Amino acid sequence: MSTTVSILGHRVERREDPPLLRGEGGYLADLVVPGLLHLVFVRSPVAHGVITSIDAGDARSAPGVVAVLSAGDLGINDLPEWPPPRPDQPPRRELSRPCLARDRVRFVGEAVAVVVAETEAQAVDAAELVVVDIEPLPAVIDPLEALEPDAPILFPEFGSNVVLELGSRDDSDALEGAEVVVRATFRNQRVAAVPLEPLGALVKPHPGGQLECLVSCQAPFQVRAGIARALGKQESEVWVHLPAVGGGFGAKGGCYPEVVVTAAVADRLGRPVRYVETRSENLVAMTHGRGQVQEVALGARRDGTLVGLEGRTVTEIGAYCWRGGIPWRTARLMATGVYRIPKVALESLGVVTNTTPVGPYRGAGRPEATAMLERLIEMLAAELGMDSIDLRRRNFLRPDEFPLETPTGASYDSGDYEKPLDVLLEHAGMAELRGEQRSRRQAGARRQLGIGISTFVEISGSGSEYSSVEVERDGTILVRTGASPHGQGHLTTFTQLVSGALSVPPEQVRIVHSDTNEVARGTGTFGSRSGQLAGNAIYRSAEAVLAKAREKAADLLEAAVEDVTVGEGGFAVTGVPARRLSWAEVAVAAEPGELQAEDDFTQEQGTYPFGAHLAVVEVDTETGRVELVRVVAVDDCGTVINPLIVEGQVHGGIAQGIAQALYEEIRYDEAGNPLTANLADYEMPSAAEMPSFEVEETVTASPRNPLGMKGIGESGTVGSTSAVWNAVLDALEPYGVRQLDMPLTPEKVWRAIH
Ligand code: MCN
Repeated sequence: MSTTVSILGHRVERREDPPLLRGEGGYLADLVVPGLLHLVFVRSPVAHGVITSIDAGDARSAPGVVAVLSAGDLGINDLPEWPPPRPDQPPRRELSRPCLARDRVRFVGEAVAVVVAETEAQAVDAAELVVVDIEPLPAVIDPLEALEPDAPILFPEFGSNVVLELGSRDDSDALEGAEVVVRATFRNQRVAAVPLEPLGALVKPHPGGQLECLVSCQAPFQVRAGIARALGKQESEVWVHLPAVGGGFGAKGGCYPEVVVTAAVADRLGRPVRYVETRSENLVAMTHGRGQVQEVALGARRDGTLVGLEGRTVTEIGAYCWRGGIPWRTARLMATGVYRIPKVALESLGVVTNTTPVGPYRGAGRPEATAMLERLIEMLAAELGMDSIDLRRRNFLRPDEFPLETPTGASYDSGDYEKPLDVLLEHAGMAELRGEQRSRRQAGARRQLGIGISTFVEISGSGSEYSSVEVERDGTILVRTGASPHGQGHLTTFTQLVSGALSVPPEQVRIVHSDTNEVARGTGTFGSRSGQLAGNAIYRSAEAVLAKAREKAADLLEAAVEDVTVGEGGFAVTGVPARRLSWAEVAVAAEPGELQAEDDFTQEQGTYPFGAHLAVVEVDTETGRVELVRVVAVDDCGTVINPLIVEGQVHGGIAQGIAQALYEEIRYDEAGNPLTANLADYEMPSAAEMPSFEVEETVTASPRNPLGMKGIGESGTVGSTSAVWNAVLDALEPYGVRQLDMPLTPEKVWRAIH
C-alpha cells in the first residue's frame, strides 16, 4: 500500500489512466445492452428553407425499422436560448431551438427526422429512404453580410440577425488624446472541437417511468434539467450518468437536441435506444468554436502609454442562439487583457447565420480577445518603433492594483504579469533567438525565423460546485463531486486533496461523479472551474469530516480532542502510542451519517489565471510552409495541486492553440454547404506536427479560495494561439506583411510573400 500524498504540488501519476489504456474504459458506443434499438438522424441538406413535406413511407417499411418520427410525432419542447443576453432577462421564445426542425431548417446538418431500427446498419439504410422536401430560402453565411439591411432573416418573428448586443463604439471618444492609432480587421476563424469520441446517448426506460440516460457530456445535471424540461418531466424522472467520456473541450457542455430526441424516442417506444454521432455528423452537428470578426483600433501616446480601445466585434452565433452567447460574452469581458486601457468603446454583436450553431470551445472567447490584443500590441509597437516587450511592460496592470474591475466588467482577483514574462524571456534565450533571426535575414535565407510572444489573462472558475465526503464502515473515504471529468485527471487531484487532508493512502479514497442519482447536485466541468471549485469544496468537506472524526476518536480513546492526532493508520493519542484507532474502527462506532460533510463552494467572480507564451517558427519562403520550432509556455494558475496534471492540461491547450493558428478552419460555400465535414478536409494536426513543449510556471495565489487556486484547463489555447500567430507575422515582417488571418496555411503565407 502506498503512503499518503501531500495535498499540493505533488507529481502524482494519473490514477484514471490504467483502465483506459487497457481498453476497459467503457465508452458509450461499446456498451452492450440487450434489445437495444439504434437511432439515426435525417439531416437537412439545405442551409435555409421551408419544409414542405416529409415522406417516410419507404423508410417505415424497410427491414428492421421500428419507427420514423419527426417533430410533430414527438412533441418535444424547444430548447431555450442559452444563456440569455442579460442574467435578469428571460430567454426570448422566438429564438428557441427545436430539437427536430418543425417548419424551417436553418443550417446544413440540422436534424429533421429520426429513424429507429433494430441494427445501426438498418437505421442508416432506412434514413436514406426518407424524402424531405425543402423549399430553399436565400441563405446568409458570412456574419458581416448577415448585418446588411437586405440580408435573409433567420427568425422573421424576431426581425433581425443581431441577436446579442452589448456596448457601443460611440460611447465616448475612446481614442481621444491618442498620438498613434493602429487599426485592423481580424477574422478569428471558426474551428471545431473534434473530441476523439463524438456525441452520443443511450437511454433505457425503466418500469415506473424513470429514464436512465447514459450521455457523453460534461455536465450531467444540466443534461438532466434539459431533458426534463424538453419532455415535460420532473427531474426526478430522469437519471443521467456518464460512461467514460472521450473528451469534450467545451462543446459537450450543453444538452443537445439529439440527446433529448434519443430520450423522447426511448420513452415513447419503451425500449432502450442508442444514438452515436458519426465523425462527419460531429463536424456539422456539434457546436463550433471561435468565429469572430474584430474591427478594432488601439490608441496610445508616443511614449507607448495606451489610451483607448475602440471598435466592433461581430461574433458568429450560427443558426441558433443556443450557447453562442457564452464565447460572445467572455470575449467582451476579457477585451482589455493584462493591460491598463482606460477607455473602451466596443460594440459587441452576436449574429445568427445559416451555419452550425457556435458554442464554447476550449477558451471560449478568451483566445479571441487575447489574439486581438496581442496582434494590436505588435502592430502598435511597430508603429511606435518600440520593442513590443517594453510596450507590454509599460501597460501591464500592476500587482498592487488588484482586485480591480476592468472597463468591460471583469473583476480581476490577483496578478503579477511581469513574473511569467521574465521567466519566459530568460528560459527562451531571446538574445540568441534575435541574433539567429538577424543573421538569417541578412543572408536572405530561404527559411526565415519568426519569434512571437503573447501575454495574457483569462477567466476561470465562476459559480459553485458541490461536494460530499463521508467515511464508510470499512474506512473508505467516499467523495461525491458535482464535477464531471472527461480527461482532466480529477480522480487523481481530488484523491490527492483527500489523501493529504486526512492522511489516508490514495487507495482508501473512492470518488463518485457524473451520476445524478448518486450525487446530490452539481454543476459540471467547463470554464476551468473544477480544480478550484470542486477542489475547494472537497477540501473543505474533508476538513470538516476530519474534525468530526477526531472528536469521535477522542471520545472512544477517552482523550482530549487536542491530544488526538491523525496520521498514517488513523488516530493516536499524543504520548500514548498504544492507544490508536483506525478510520474503520471510528466509523463503525459512529452513527450513520455522523462522519459526513457537504459543501457548495462558490466563487461569484471567478479567478484570473495568466501567463506568457513564446513561439518560434521557421517559414519556408519558397513554399510558404510554417514549421513550429519551439513553444515555451509560462503559466500561472495560482497554487497547484498536481504539476504533472497541470502540465498535461497546458500541453493539450497549446496543441489546440497551434491547431487554430496554423491548420484548422471550418469553411462553407456561399450556399452554406460545409466544405470541411470530414477529417480529410478539416485539417486537424496530430502530435507529429508538434514540437516538444517547454513548460514552466509561476505561482500567484488567488485570494478567492482557501487553496489559492486558479484554473488551467484552457490557458494553453489562450496563450499559444496568438504567440504562434505573432511568430509567423514576425517572420514575414521583412516582406512588408503586417496582417494575415489565421490559419496560416502554406498557400496563404506563400501568397503574402509573393
Ligand atoms: N489543477 C491543479 N492545480 C490548479 C488548477 C487545476 O492541479 N491550480 C488540476 C485540477 O485539479 C484538474 C485539472 O488540473 O485535475 C484541470 O483543472 P481546471 O483548470 O479546473 O479545469 P476543469 O477540471 O474544470 O476542466 C475543464 C477544462 C476545460 S474548460 C476544457 S474545454 C478542457 C480541459 O479542461 N477540455 C478537456 N481539459 C481537457 N482535457 C481533456 N483531456 N479533455 C477535454 O475535453
